[in-house]
Amino acid sequence: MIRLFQFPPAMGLPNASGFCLKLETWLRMAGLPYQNVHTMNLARAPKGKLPHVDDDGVAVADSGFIIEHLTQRYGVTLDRHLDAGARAQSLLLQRALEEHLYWCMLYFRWADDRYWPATREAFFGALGAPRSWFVPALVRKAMVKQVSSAGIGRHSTEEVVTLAMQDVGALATVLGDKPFLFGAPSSIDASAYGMLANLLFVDIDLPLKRRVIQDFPKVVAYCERMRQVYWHQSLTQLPAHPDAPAGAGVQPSRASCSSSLPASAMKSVMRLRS
Ligand SMILES: N[C@@H](CCC(=O)N[C@@H](CS)C(=O)NCC(=O)O)C(=O)O
Repeated sequence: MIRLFQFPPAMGLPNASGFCLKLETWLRMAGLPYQNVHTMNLARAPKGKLPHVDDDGVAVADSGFIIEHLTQRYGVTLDRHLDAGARAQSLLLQRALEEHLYWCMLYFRWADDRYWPATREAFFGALGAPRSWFVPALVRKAMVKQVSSAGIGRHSTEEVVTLAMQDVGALATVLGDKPFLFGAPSSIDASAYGMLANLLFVDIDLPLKRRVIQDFPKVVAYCERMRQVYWHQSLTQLPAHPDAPAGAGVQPSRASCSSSLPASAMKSVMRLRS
């Protein structure tokens, strides 16, 4: 069994981490059964970040390495329709989304004073005193430092919006009028959804979100399509798993993505994949 270690749901999303949401979406796309282990404990993560997995005793960290490992171990064929050009484009797009757009999003969540109250409430709202007096400020300081080290934190809000819109614009060009980035669903759609849902589907009125909705309606429709096909049922509604380790919320996954898709959505995906 694949055990997926990731943050608990937040901000109205199954995961407010783009990388965690990417990996869980990918597992659903690949139709692999998994078990969620919700944790905030980064000290136990092999690389100090989430997500990571335990696949029948094999520990793997980093969403990219995890996808590579699972693809090989379970013979996942999600990307088999991609030729060399599409694979190269996918990789470049993935780097733009995960290594650039991701930081722009973090900038608004953690560094911009206007949105910090919403972030604090989403991540620390349930924290009791006395930890609530200092933990949010400490985490914020660390996150702002990371965003600044990445370079994005040194720009003005308008400049960050401009940079992020360039990323989304590039994605919109690759998407064109297709239902998924390369026609039929492939791994890059999981990455795109992880990052974009964290921008579009959180209940914070970011200027960047407004601009994307206004300028790139096809990207918004694409995210809605991903949500409809792969996330029509919310994991947050499932009961806690009895084997939950202390301090962690554990939930069983849907047995597989394919068995949980609405029949109509599944039919169109299968048509695209064949
Ligand atoms: N390259 C990694 C990135 C993972 C990552 O940055 N995770 C963030 C959450 S979105 C994290 O754990 N941050 C905690 C920290 O940096 O302290 C992946 O693909 O999994």
